[in-house]
Amino acid sequence: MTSNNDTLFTRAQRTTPGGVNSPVRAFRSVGGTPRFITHAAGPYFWDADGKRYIDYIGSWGPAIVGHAHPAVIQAVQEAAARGLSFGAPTEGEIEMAEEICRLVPSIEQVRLVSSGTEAAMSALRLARGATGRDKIVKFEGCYHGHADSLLVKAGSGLLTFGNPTSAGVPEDFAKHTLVLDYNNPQQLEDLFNQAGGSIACVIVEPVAGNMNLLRATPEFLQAMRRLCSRHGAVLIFDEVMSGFRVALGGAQSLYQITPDLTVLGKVIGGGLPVAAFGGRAELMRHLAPLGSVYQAGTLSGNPVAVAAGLTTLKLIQAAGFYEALGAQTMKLVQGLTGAAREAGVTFSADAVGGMFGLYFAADVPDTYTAMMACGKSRFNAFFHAMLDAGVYLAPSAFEAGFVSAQHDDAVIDATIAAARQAFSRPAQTES
Ligand code: KE4
Repeated sequence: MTSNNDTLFTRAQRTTPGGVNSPVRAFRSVGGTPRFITHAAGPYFWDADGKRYIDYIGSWGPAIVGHAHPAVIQAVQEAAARGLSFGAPTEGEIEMAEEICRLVPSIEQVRLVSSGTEAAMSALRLARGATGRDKIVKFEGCYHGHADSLLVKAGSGLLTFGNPTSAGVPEDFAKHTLVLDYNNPQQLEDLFNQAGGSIACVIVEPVAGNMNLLRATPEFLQAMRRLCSRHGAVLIFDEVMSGFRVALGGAQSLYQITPDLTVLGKVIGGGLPVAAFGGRAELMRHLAPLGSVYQAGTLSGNPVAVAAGLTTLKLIQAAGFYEALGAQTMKLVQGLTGAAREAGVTFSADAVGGMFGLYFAADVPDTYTAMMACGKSRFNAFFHAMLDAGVYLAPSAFEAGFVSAQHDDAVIDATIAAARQAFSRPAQTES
């Protein structure tokens, strides 16, 4: 019987490139047919054939309280009934800004936008406008959305498809983007010693999630902070994924490092389009209408999206929320590691708060090069065995996974049981 997913995928490809509105959804890296989702609830979603999956994507991070949380749905319904968008300020935007500034103390002023790409792009322009410098520094394997300057040796879908630098980015743009190795503080110091006066900013995922999960070393981030301060460059933490995911205060609270600007997204929209960038007030004052750095958006601070985000931000402040989320995520990775060991499979896993990484390698990678050496074919075989068993992992060896507050013991135990079967399947040789 032909799967409805196959039928929908064939139909989708007639009108949309690759049949998807974001490349990583296309299953090109893992092979097979993308699942077209009809609805979701808690830790689950269902595909067009009515098959239920335990979902470890969570919309790539936003669904931290679980899908279709009643309080979030109610807030959205009530907001929508008052009108969808006004193009004029609302009190909800003030509440959202106040909540972000309270939860992320490094943020004194914040601007709401509609995607992580828009937030990162705007933060870069602000850093360049405030410093009058052109060069930006990013790290191989980190992904900060698809603004031209940032599509150089980037992670996520670019890494998944093996084209880390996108076509269509003029060399005149790309030449201002300097790309270094993640977790290499000496290389960063050498660059600053050579060209510190021309560097507008350094942008980094302080816990990387777009080359799979890769933790920054404290020394790496500390060097970054010290060098940016010494040379007058803006330090930007891209916490679109790690913000409100690895801890309530994000990665900056775990590492106790204060960036100059922070980029946020995903969780602060609770599944609807809200992202943000913010930081020191004297930097933010460069933004129009106060200053000369232009940035704008028709749907920025959209009242319905803000209602979803605000409700989500309130739910994640419940007592013990992150302790429980971290415990469930650790239970998952420890269970998977144990199942692999029982099956004699070379495997490791890591978890930071509510996000995790799975690696077909003996040790958790701590560099991009080590990450690239992980077994991609073995991941792909594992991915499909788990998908067949009703567990939906990220469809790429170079993406992180996400746990929600609704992934209870029964859900985690079912995942581990499925993994025991998956690990016991004969391994294909690495291609
Ligand atoms: P969006 O423009 O996709 O909202 O955010 C871009 C972005 C910026 N910074 C970080 C650290 C991010 O992780 C992202 C987006 N993450 C990917 C997941 N690898 C989104 C999934 C997709 O591209 O479909």
